[in-house]
Amino acid sequence: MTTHFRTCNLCEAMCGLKIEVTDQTIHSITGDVHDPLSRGHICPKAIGLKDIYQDPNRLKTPMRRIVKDGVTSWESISWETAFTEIVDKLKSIQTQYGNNAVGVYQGNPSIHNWGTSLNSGNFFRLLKTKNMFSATSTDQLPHHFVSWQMFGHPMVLPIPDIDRTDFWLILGGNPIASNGSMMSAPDVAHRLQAIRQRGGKVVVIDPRRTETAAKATTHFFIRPNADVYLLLALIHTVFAENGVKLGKNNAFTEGIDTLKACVADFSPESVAEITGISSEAIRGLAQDFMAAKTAVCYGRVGVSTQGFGTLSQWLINALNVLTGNLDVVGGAMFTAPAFEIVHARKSGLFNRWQSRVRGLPEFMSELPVATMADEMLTGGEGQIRALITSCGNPVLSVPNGQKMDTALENLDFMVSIDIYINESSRHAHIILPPATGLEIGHYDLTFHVLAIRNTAKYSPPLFPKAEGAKYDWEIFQQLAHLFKGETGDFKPMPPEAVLDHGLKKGRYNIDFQQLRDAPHGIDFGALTPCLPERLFTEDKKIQLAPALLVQDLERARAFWLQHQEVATQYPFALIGRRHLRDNNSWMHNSARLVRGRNRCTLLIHPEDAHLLNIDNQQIVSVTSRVGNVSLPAEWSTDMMRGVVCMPHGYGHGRANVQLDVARQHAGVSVNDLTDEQMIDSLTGNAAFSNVFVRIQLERG
Ligand SMILES: Nc1nc2c(c(=O)[nH]1)N[C@H]1C(S)=C(S)[C@@H](COP(=O)(O)OP(=O)(O)OC[C@H]3O[C@@H](n4cnc5c(=O)[nH]c(N)nc54)[C@H](O)[C@@H]3O)O[C@H]1N2
Ligand SMILES: Nc1nc2c(c(=O)[nH]1)N[C@H]1C(S)=C(S)[C@@H](COP(=O)(O)OP(=O)(O)OC[C@H]3O[C@@H](n4cnc5c(=O)[nH]c(N)nc54)[C@H](O)[C@@H]3O)O[C@H]1N2
Ligand code: SF4
Ligand SMILES: [Mo]
Repeated sequence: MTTHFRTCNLCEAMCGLKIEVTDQTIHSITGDVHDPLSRGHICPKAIGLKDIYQDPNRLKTPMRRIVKDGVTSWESISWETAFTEIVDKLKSIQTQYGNNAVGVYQGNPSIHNWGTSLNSGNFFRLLKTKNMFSATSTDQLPHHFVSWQMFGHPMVLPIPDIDRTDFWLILGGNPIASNGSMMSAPDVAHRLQAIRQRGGKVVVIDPRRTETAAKATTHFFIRPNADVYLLLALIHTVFAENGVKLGKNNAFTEGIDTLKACVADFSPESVAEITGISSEAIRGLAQDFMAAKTAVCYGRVGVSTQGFGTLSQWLINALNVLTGNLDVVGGAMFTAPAFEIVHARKSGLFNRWQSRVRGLPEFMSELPVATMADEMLTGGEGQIRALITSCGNPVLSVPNGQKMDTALENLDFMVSIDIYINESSRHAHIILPPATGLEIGHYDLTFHVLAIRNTAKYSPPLFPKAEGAKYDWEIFQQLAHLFKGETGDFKPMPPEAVLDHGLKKGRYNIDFQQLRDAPHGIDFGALTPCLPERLFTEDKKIQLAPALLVQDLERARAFWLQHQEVATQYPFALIGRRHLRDNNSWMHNSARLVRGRNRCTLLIHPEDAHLLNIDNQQIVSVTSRVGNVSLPAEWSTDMMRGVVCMPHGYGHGRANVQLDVARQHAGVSVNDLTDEQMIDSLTGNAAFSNVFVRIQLERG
């Protein structure tokens, strides 16, 4: 028996694993108690790594789709044939229709796989297409936009220092289920408990009393999409009650008077109705936040993926700055990663071009994914005719998945770099499957940058890749080599070499060998203050009131003044949820992760259900502007009245999907209800929260 230590790369928490193996057989996967970040924590998904390794549905060789007499089948082809066909086809489409006729979609695991992160960009840039998309615009675009506007760089992201704070205010995040996001913090449950044990407070703002809310000191229900008003009122109260204390940041903070003017109209009384939170509670919350020795406000998916997501993320940062809680211990802090990914100041990142059909703005060379299907389905010059997806499943993950499904079906050519034939890759003409999971080495390029502690860890591969398989970095480097028309010998460069170079250049002066020699990782300690050095704004100042955000506030003000009535046709607001044993759309092929009661249900408050004569577990039909799905209703007093809730990532019942376990637990896709027209119009990020729906009893 040998013992192998590595990092789990399935979610952002980066848990250390201890894996016991004989030959190629895994005996156990447990938490590594010596990992300085995760300290022994793991979640049930870690065992899923074993399932991925053994999964008979996982692809090991390139596959070509064949349709004969209307029947789809797949044949295994050689890498050489696959690469040649792909490069020829992409080139001929670009020659005939222009560069923008090829689109790219990069999904979530691309940032969890360093081979992909380091190499995909080089290939995709060669395509010279403006039709670049990724899961970023379903999710975290507001965070990057706001960091760019306030701190001068989209990757200078403030992380809540939850191990040392006295007051943690969480809006629209459920880290006990998700294990944290834009905050790598394994074992949030114990860290949260520790805040309370040291006399601190945790307050959760969420339309559902979540697993995290249940462990918090206080929970407030909020109307979906109303966080911006709550935040405006909190900041209003800070100004009104002389709570502004910039502290050490005073010397380099700009825009305080403009911010004060922005919030002037938004007293707690004025936003009580729209938020559903009483003025006393809002004022009390602001007072508690100001009174706490240290405090940090943190907002995640529920706040980012709504109509005013970018404004909300701005105001979250602004609240932290105003109350003296930015870049100080116990507040929102910045990391100092061993492998630096933040280099020069990035200017002119926004709106350099717009999407062809809806005119949505580019950000960091990408267009919003809410309009990707439009770009495929709308004819004319610049229409996307060929698509490459990498690590993504847009049919289940972007708003209006049915429309995406149709769009993929109509492409002239599609390539998926993916390990499965799922709801999206089933439309591909060729699938290229990389080695993954326990077969690859791992260093977390991204999540060390978002972690609550400065650590570094390298994991060597546990198992050799399957015979004839390729690593993701080999695939991307080979594609780039062929696309450039290079001749001669080709020797792909492994990511370990890049890591060694980056570490040596980095702030801790270590090299790859030193990291290799530390199987549990190296601890560089808690986060430390680093401003103004880490500011990349032109004047080296924190921008509290950037013009683009101040302007966008007028949109929120207009909506507020209208007191927009919910269309009576669609009386319920639909929001999302994550379950601990789900991982977006792609881990339902693990039998142990899907077993137990059906998780793909519509949570509804019993009194709302009663008015509609819906019993617990009865099948209901849910309809939005764009579609309809049927699923069991599940009564829950944890829901706010008028709000219903569904998980995303289900809907595996589509034809030709080759996921044997997942198909037995198919569920339905919430994104057959979400609306691609609902976006945060400033950045174009999808607005999944607050989709209007109608609910009817289908059958008992
Ligand atoms: N309604 C609603 N929709 C949402 C969300 C929501 O909260 N509500 N959340 C959004 C968020 S935050 C995100 S990040 C997106 C995720 O959206 P996507 O990134 O589009 O979807 P995933 O389910 O993460 O798909 C991962 C894909 O990568 C493949 N894969 C897994 N490992 C590897 C690998 O090592 N290499 C390669 N090449 N492929 C691999 C899987 O087979 C799968 O096809 O969904 C978004 N969609
Ligand atoms: N187990 C598991 N872990 C995951 C994932 C997974 O699919 N499963 N996905 C990973 C990914 S890609 C991401 S991005 C992270 C996301 O991590 P989190 O942001 O923690 O994700 P969610 O659990 O979706 O939490 C969003 C919360 O927002 C609430 N909410 C919805 N609308 C509103 C609103 O208008 N206002 C407020 N205040 N709250 C609202 C929802 O009720 C929900 O509790 O999780 C990651 N980790
Ligand atoms: S919390 Fe995330 S990183 Fe930790 S074991 Fe679970 S899936 Fe892996
Ligand atoms: Mo995400």
